[in-house]
Amino acid sequence: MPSSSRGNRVQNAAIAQRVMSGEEAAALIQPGWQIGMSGFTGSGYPKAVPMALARRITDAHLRGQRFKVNVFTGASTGPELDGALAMVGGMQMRLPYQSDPITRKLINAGEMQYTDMHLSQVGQIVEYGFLGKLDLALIEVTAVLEDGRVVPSTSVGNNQTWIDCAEKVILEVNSAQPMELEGMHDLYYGLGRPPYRDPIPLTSVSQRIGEPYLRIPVEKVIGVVHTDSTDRSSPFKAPDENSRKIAANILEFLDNEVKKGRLPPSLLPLQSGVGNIANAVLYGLEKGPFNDLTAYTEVIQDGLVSLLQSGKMISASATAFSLSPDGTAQVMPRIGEFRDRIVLRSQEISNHPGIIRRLGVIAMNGMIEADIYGNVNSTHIMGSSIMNGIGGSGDFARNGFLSIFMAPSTAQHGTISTIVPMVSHVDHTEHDVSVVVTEQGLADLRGLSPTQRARLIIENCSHPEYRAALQDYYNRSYRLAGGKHTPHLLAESLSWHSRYQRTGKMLRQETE
Ligand code: 0RQ
Repeated sequence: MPSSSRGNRVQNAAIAQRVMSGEEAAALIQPGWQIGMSGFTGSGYPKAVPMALARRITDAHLRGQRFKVNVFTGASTGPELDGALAMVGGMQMRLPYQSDPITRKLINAGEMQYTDMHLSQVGQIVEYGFLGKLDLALIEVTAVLEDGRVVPSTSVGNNQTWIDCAEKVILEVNSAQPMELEGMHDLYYGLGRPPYRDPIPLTSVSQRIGEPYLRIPVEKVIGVVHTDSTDRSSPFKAPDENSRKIAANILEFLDNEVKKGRLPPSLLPLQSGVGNIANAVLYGLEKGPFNDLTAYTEVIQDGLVSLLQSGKMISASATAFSLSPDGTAQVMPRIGEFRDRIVLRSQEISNHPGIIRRLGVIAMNGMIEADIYGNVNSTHIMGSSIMNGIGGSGDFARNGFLSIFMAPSTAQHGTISTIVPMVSHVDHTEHDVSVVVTEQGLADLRGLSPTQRARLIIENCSHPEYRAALQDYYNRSYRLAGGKHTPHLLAESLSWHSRYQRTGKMLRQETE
């Protein structure tokens, strides 16, 4: 396809006949519909139709009519989708992951429902109809070829599942997404249903087992909307001192694992979660001693592209890009250069537990807090307010060769310890966490009993301002619980946050 002009982006004659404006497409959507939308970590999400739908919803509300829809995606999207629909109170229910601040506020105010799910499981749950009928698939794509094959956009996510399950399909064809994306995707059509599932024939990161195109039945397509705007994601903060220390601790640990012969010199395929620290670790790897790295992950962040560019990394498999605005501006115009080294798959495959286990992925994810026994909270502030969601962290943590969780040892300007007696919400149990790391140090928990883990985490990972209080809690629990397997003082552990969200000075006085 020679040109990226709008007209040339839809070459299939039947589909080209259904071109319409965003407003016309939004007018086809009915209140109460369940809509499977594209989009994963701020990339490849529809932009024009959700914004037009938000305007339509506002008009309906002004007329006193209730108009809400249920929105399913791959993961988080952008302000034109989550932001716009949340702003007008247009979503009744949202799944499986989101990070938009307005949506977060509504969820935590009890004004909308949110189902936070393991990302690998969403497709199957929808396919089997556990969530009811899917009325519409609203999918951003790069182009529609003459024979009807569809070039996906900057994320694959659950798109093929939405297309298969929905009664109707609306496409946004975004000419800001480079045509050079064609050939980068790998859609696997052989998954089948239990009990007739065959092994997925994927044994290496860069292997392609499917085809580069989405399959869309032409008769399902009720509208095609041309758009021309790039993905809008958040900028990353430059790595701060803490992030650099966390990265250094992880690198030192991995280096030792190589020296002990427990990891190959090129490590094992890396997975790296969302957030500033995860990105800082990737930048840290660039200066580290490892070469010929690979990634089997869900998102390609700036740090990962940098590793590919520097030659430190050979290839990466994911389901989406998750680039900062600078990253998008720099990478997208030259995306063709990466076509042979990046594979974008459906999230059912990028996050597939069996493949993660087979490849021996090293999972590295951010956390909100960890407790002294190694349970991790990735999603909730103070036990009740959702931050983002579990995303893919559970898929990777439980099934990876190594499962590393990282955070600074304090949050909220040092007023709260991220190492606590008992996490206020559990996303990853002690059985799924191999390593906890903060800027203070790293605790390798493999093979340790709960009391051994507690001593190590307090000693190596907690902030000095909070260490004495944690030690005191552990010692008294051990004594009063009579040396039981996982000693706790329940009432005290659950009130930890309200007692210790203080300044370091007051905390010291309390423990003296
Ligand atoms: O608040 O934004 O108001 O300053 O939480 O914390 O330190 O900026 O951390 O950006 O690395 O995100 C766990 C949220 C970390 C992320 C989490 C406050 C803190 C700050 C953010 P402010 P940071 P990061 C693959 C894997 C789950 C999904 C996942 C996440 C804000 O990594 O969403 O792993 N993970 N997916 O101040 C009170 C605490 C706190 C706290 C942090 N203990 N108490 N506030 N904060 N700890 C990708 C996908 O699945 C798509």
